[in-house]
Amino acid sequence: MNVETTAFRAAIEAVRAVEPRIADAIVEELHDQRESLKLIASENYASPAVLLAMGNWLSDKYAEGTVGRRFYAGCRNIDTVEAVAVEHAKALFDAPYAYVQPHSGIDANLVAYWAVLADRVEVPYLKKFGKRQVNDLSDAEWAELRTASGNQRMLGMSLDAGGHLTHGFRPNISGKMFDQRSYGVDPATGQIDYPALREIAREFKPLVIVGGYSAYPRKVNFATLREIADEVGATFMVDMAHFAGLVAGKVFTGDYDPVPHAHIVTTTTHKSLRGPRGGAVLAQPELADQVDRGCPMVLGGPLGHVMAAKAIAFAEARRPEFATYARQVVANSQALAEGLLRRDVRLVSGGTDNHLVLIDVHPFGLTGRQAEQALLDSGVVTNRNAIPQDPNGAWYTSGIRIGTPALTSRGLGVAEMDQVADLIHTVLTGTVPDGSSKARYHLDPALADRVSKQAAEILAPYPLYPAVDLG
Ligand code: DSN
Repeated sequence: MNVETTAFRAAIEAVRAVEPRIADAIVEELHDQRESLKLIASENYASPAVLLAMGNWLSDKYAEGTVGRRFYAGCRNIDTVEAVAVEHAKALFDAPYAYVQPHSGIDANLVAYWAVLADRVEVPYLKKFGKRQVNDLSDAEWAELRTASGNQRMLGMSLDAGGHLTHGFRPNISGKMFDQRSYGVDPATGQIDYPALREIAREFKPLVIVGGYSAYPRKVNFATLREIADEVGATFMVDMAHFAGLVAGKVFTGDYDPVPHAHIVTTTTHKSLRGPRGGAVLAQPELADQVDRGCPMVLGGPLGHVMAAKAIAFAEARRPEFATYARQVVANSQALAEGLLRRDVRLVSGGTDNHLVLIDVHPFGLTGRQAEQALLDSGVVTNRNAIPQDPNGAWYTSGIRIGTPALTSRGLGVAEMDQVADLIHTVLTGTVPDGSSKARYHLDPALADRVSKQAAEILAPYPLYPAVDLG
């Protein structure tokens, strides 16, 4: 029996001895993942080494603070883990500083916002009041600083253009930390309207400009965004959660690599980067001290076992095979887009430069909700997403977001992408909206069954975790 099979079987048996339902759920999840045509743009398959690095004693240790400056004793092994993860992250992204503690992308963004507010607002106020720390301020001084901090301006991409909730969406905490204004896309091209963005920045004068996205299918020119930020005196932050794997794999270079252009960059580690669920922050040295205080000022105690898995994932991404993988992710995405366009499916922006494709399902008479569920009934896992100027809002939506990181990890290539495009087109054309609701629809079960079988045939030559046999 190979080492992966032995390790996973033993772990599952240990779990089963305490709570069999959890052991069953773990095994069932592997079955589900093996059987799904997974096109969720933000998901992937971490390596067995990444997964196995998380099941151990590193989980038991409190280690608030950072390497060499902990609020707890006995952290030498966590120090090693965090230092190795930081070393790999800096080398991977050619970044002067990395922070690997955030538990998610949202946490990474909160750490970044907090660091920018501390650097740009708190520090000048402390100087003005002649104090060293906020705890030294009088109540009146503190009130003045709090008012100033809470009235700062952020310019981020709007949600329907592909931005993330944490880029200043009003119901999100970021929309309460900052007064936000959005930039969007040119309705004619579906691509970022840089001159319009520059005009908004000149007029609004934000403290921070946020680049990056969750559902934008094109490259972003980060050199231009930095130029705009410099012109208005803004800190430039990039949330590269979705495309970190394309940066790591050197698909996005020059003006399209955020790291040399942004003051601060945040990411998740589990999407195109293919690591454990988690986040990270890269920053220019002047922000390092503030980011280092992320835990415990913003985050709960670091997850030592997850930082260990991040170190493994960053090390894996430094190998030449990862660059090959990243290039294939984009080749597959473009093949998928071309397959859909050949079948007259409307795509936001007319195509893709990255790992994701955004389908406008409005021409099929469907909402995103109806399309998402009909595809799921047919064995194709996607997620609904708003599109620019979406008439159906953020819940029902008019879009379907699809991405290729997971299928590419499995080994599928451009030839299979045309077959996948055909399945999606077949389901969308075969789904009839039920006029009584934005959620209900009719889909011939025989068609759904046929597509499910075809999806299974496409996946069959590409077994997931072939070295893992749970019996
Ligand atoms: N949930 C992530 C995504 O799917 O893009 C963003 O937070």
